[in-house]
Amino acid sequence: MAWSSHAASRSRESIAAVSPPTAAPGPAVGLVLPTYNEASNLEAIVAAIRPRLGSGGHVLVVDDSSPDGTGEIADRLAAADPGVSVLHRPRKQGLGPAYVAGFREALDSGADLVAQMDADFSHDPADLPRLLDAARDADLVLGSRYVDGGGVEEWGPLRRLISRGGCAYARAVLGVEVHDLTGGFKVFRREVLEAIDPPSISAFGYAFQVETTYRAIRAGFRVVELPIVFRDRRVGESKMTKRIVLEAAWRVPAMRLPGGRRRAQMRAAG
Ligand SMILES: Nc1nc2c(ncn2[C@@H]2O[C@H](COP(=O)(O)OP(=O)(O)OP(=O)(O)O)[C@@H](O)[C@H]2O)c(=O)[nH]1
Ligand SMILES: [Mg+2]
Repeated sequence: MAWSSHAASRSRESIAAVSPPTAAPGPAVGLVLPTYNEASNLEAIVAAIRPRLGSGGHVLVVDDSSPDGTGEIADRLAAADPGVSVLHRPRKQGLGPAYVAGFREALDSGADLVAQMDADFSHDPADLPRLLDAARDADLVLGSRYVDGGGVEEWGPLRRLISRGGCAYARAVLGVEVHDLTGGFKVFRREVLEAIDPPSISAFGYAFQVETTYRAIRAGFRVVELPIVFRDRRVGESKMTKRIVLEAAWRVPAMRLPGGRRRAQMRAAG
């Protein structure tokens, strides 16, 4: 893969320049950044993320042919920085498929840790080092709004209710201890993604986040939640739809059933 060689050579260069010869390089981090119409956020968010990933870090923008030119901005950033690359997809297909494609590319490129976050500054890039660091002792690290010290700012009461209610619903139906199942600020050790088979998850919205975490728990991986404060998107338009919320409502119980994954896929296809 093109970007692994960039990441590896960058890592070697900076180690040679700044570290004693015995210092071990940090983990190779691949951060998947899905975008749809984030032209006003992309350059600033990439600039904020890059220095926080460590020397082996790489940002992979996964753009679904945004009509506002996000993909072209991503190309420009990638041309200027070997630590950035872009996956262009032909049309808007939802977050789930964008993550599946991004995870695949990150794994193929040799990432030890695969991170994911939103491109609209709802997830604070300053939290990245803390989340990445926690992956030393955990297999999946969740940035969590609903543990002590976490929270949500600037959302109205309805959006808060949907999010809180959705997490409580998923937690009760799935019988898991995790408080924030729908959040999208996560760090996976590569072994988790190799084990949980993301391409077989057909969800396109919040249900995708629920299912990756649920599968990791079921597979016996250690999942930890770290508090984060989620802020409303800085600029740009919301893509949350009733369809995404309803999808989560019916898919969550389907995740529990024996053969539920297959049934859910068939239902989505039909
Ligand atoms: N590639 C891709 N990215 C998407 C798609 N839908 C949303 N995104 C991106 O995924 C991230 C999360 O989506 P958001 O639209 O911010 O979803 P949200 O945070 O629930 O809602 P708002 O912030 O209110 O819009 C953002 O970086 C979006 O640009 C999609 O269909 N394809
Ligand atoms: Mg958002």
